[in-house]
Amino acid sequence: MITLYYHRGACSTSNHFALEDAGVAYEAIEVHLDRKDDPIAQKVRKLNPMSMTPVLVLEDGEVLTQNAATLSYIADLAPEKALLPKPGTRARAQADSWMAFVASDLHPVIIEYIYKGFGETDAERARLVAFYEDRVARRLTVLEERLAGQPYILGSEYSVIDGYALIVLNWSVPAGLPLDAYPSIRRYMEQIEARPTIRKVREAEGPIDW
Ligand SMILES: N[C@@H](CCC(=O)N[C@@H](CS)C(=O)NCC(=O)O)C(=O)O
Repeated sequence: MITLYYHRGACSTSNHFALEDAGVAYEAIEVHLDRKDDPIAQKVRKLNPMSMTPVLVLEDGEVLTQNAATLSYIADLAPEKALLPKPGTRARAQADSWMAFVASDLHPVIIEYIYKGFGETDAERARLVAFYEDRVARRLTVLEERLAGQPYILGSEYSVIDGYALIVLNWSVPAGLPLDAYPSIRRYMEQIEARPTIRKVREAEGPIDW
């Protein structure tokens, strides 16, 4: 059985969605990495010296980290569920490109947005706000335009990339980032949140305390 170590509402929850959608046997264990003496946190810090989730422990005990790799691995366990296009195809290369967009563009930029008010003077704060607003808007505009013409990132079908994007977009709440200018993104988030597998995982994990 695969074991997922996750933190509720963090990017690792998208792996919880993927395992549920794939229909494979798994155990999901919540970890609070900030709790120094917690035995689960101590174990996960050893499994992943970066001290980050997601951490997947595969059937034979091998450890796999990094969302782009773990989500692809889970999707490929259940090819019949078509949670990603088949490996080695042009469609998969395009999917990898969008996975990278979420993992290395959208994910960090929404986290960075939280730092926009950190300047020490009014002038410095204004400079940072303009800088981070531009960075986040460029990425959200790319996603908005993509979703204006199709329901999901890859087209008409849901993929594990959408579950990851949903989690990252959810952080707009603690980041204080309004999404009013992005109606297709808002529709997309609602549509994914309503999926039965997503609702099941949300219920299993419990409410998020932003
Ligand atoms: N590049 C990593 C990023 C993972 C990541 O940012 N994990 C966050 C939760 S969303 C985390 O564990 N943060 C704890 C920390 O930074 O100390 C991946 O894709 O797996």
